[in-house]
Amino acid sequence: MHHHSHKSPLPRYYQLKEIMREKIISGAWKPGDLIPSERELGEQYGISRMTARQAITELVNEGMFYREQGKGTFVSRHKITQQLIRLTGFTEDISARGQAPATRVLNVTMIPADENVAEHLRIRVGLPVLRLQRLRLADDEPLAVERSHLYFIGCEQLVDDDLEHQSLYRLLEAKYGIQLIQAEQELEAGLTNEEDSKLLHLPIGSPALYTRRTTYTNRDQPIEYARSIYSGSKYTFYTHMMRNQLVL
Ligand code: 16G
Repeated sequence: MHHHSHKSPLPRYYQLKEIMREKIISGAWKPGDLIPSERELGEQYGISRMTARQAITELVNEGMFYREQGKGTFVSRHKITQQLIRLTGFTEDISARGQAPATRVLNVTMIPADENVAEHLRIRVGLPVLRLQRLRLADDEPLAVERSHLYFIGCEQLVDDDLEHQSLYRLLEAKYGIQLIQAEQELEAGLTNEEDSKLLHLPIGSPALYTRRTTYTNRDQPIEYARSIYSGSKYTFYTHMMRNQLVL
């Protein structure tokens, strides 16, 4: 196995599962791709076919793979994974899944920061911030509603930028020369309200994932505070965690 040492106490099927999961997340394996057979995986990683089968079966059960009788096992399309390790934006996440990201700008305007926004952006209440509301789609299917507030010197210029065909993160980095370094994010389960249900083409009260993200620049200044609603049946948040002792 490449990822873990031989002394690693993690079971082998589990290690293979994580290796295959990384292949999907990194985009090396794309939705619809046929994955190697149990025998091929066994040979490649020096494990038994049984062990390879167990890893595959668990990923089938998690919805990452699906089996087709007589054809093999394929990478699923329906779940979009947002990495919780690297700071990535919507466009990057969807592209990594081999799908086409798209954006509909619902609203973009300068407004005075309310208390909540001011606190998250660490600015004075009432300072003008850019409010951007976007519907995000993958392969023409609505996935998320994102409501962002941004503050930086010159942020009002964003009102005139083409935010339907460009990634916000890329714009900030390439046009405004802002280095995005890190973010904090919270996740919470909830149900869709009337407005979001309409936008996401879901019945009112559908399961949803609510996220709040504050993104920081290289100067440790919060630049964006975003609240998003993800369609619960279409989105997976993935995180890979290691216990300290294992890597020592
Ligand atoms: C993510 C972020 C959002 C950010 C966007 C940039 C959350 C809560 N949302 O969707 O804050 O604006 O990525 O994506 O995770 P973009 O570069 O494709 O515009």
